[in-house]
Amino acid sequence: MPGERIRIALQKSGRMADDSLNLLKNCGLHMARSREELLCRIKELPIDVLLVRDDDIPNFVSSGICDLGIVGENVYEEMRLGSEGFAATILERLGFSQCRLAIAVPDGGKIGSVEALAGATVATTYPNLFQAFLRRHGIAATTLEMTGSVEVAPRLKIADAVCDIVASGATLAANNLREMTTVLASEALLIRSGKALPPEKEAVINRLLARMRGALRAEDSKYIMLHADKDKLPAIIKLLPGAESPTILPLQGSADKFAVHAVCRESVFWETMEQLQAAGASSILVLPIEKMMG
Ligand code: PRT
Ligand code: ZN
Repeated sequence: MPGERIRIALQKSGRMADDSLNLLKNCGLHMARSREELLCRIKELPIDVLLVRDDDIPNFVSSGICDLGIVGENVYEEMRLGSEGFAATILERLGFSQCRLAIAVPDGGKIGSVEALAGATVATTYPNLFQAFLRRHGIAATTLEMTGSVEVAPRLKIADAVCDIVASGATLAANNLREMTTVLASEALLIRSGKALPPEKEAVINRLLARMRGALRAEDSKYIMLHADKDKLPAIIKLLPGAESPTILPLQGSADKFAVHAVCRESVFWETMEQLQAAGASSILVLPIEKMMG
């Protein structure tokens, strides 16, 4: 029955589209139709994917058109603050599409602190988040709402500052703007409808959530293998990032040489490998983990 299928809203194209779809793929879910379709069926679980603009996702989930959605925290919070009776909640933080909503001012200009924004005109596509920021700081300023190209507003002399999304900072630098303070740190969120769903749907959501958590954990985790002399083991084990009780196996034909196998739940950097080597480890192998559960 169609009513028993979960509907999840994802961005159709844009900065979040590939990572959102890849997450589903890493959960073992594949779409039956091409991405050009608006509504795609997942074969492996009773889930349909609705491909839309990211701005529509919070309200689609809040109103129950979709049960789940993947959207940037910036868009979610802006819509939450702006819609009365908003009823979508955060189910999981997904870690990708990291960026921040920040206030930036002309480099070398007269605004040098948050307090100095008092009386200024600030261009933004996030009027609700910006106004909440002003209220938190007890500042009165004018909001100039724009739909895009916010970063050019100070140069056009239509605003004194901007409140815009920053990732690398290259756009601000290219426009002679200096980042002053963060309004909101943002990442991709899995959001869900605020109302309780039929038990069959809740069960599908729980299965999907468990797979997503497993996929995200596996992405950060590595399987590490190395060889070391017995007396070096304590120091080496201490260096393994986020490892829980490693497996230690004797190496054939050598009384005090051992193999250490461990799942590291944090990234393993070249620096860590160098430290392991310096502590006496040899034959160090770091392997990706595809899936994780339990
Ligand atoms: O078409 P649709 O409405 O679906 O997409 P969109 O154009 O509104 O959004 P899109 O695809 O650009 O971004 C989707 C989401 O990705 C955003 O809502 C953020 O949560 C997240 N994200 C991550 C970013 C960025 N990084 C980012 N760099 N969103 C926008 N930018 C823009 C920003 O607006 C600014 O113009 O990139 C510029 C700044 O980047 P840097 O690297 O120069 O600092
Ligand atoms: Zn958008």
